[in-house]
Amino acid sequence: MRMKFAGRELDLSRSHVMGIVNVTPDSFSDGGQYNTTELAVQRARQMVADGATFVDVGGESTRPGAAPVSEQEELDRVSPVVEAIARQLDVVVSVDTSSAAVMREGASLGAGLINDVRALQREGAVEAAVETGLPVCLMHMKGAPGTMQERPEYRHVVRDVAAFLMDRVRVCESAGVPADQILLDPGFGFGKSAEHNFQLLAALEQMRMLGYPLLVGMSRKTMLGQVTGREVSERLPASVAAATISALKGVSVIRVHDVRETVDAVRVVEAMQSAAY
Ligand code: 7PJ
Repeated sequence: MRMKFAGRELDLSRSHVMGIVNVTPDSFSDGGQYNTTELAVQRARQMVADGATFVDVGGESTRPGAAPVSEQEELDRVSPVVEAIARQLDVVVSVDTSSAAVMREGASLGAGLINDVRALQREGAVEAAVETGLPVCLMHMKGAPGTMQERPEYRHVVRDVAAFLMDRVRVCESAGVPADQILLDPGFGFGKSAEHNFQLLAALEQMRMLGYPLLVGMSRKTMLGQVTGREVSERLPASVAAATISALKGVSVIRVHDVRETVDAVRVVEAMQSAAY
């Protein structure tokens, strides 16, 4: 199960760690593009040293209630960071965007993966993704970021999420995205109650059986606060537990804030899986 990300081919039968690099105003306190870019590259450099295979660069906050950002603003935030990381570091740069323009610009600056929490449903996104020739991650979200956590309901969350993702796969493949350049993501926390999220976590092997490599993100999320009673800043152990479960269930890419700790957990899982007895 190999996939090529802008010149870098990876074995997705193993678990890789993706470090989160947010380029939103709330993630770096002081403004100024140079400073912001420098800090983002510095953070990415540490993540690579800690064992990240991917860094995910995003300029739009999708937190519940977050203000929408214009396409130009997103381009201004993301472009210099994608360019600098792609040029300076040996890592696959993923661009976390739903915007066709940001996908095109990101690809031209050296990004290796398009990560879209809206599964390429925005105007022109599928066409832009096809043009770049890059692999895409299609994520499930129910509703829109502003309101998605208001009483989400499903007939059967695992079946509904799988059906949505396979519908998006069909649309993308029809438009020219090669089947072997698609990753799927159940979208933990995007229009889901704690019970929904843990049902999806339990069902990751079933998701795997859809035939596409999986990417998941649970790092520091509310679902972990709901079962531990911990605030965001105290969710590292729960995040590592969620990542460990993901690796055990065959997830290919694990998106996290804490790369070093997560890489250790993945190594322990891999050591067990390769041990002969
Ligand atoms: C995810 C994401 C996720 C993918 C965010 C946060 C919210 N992309 N972008 N999967 N989450 N593919 O990190 O808390 O779960 S932003």
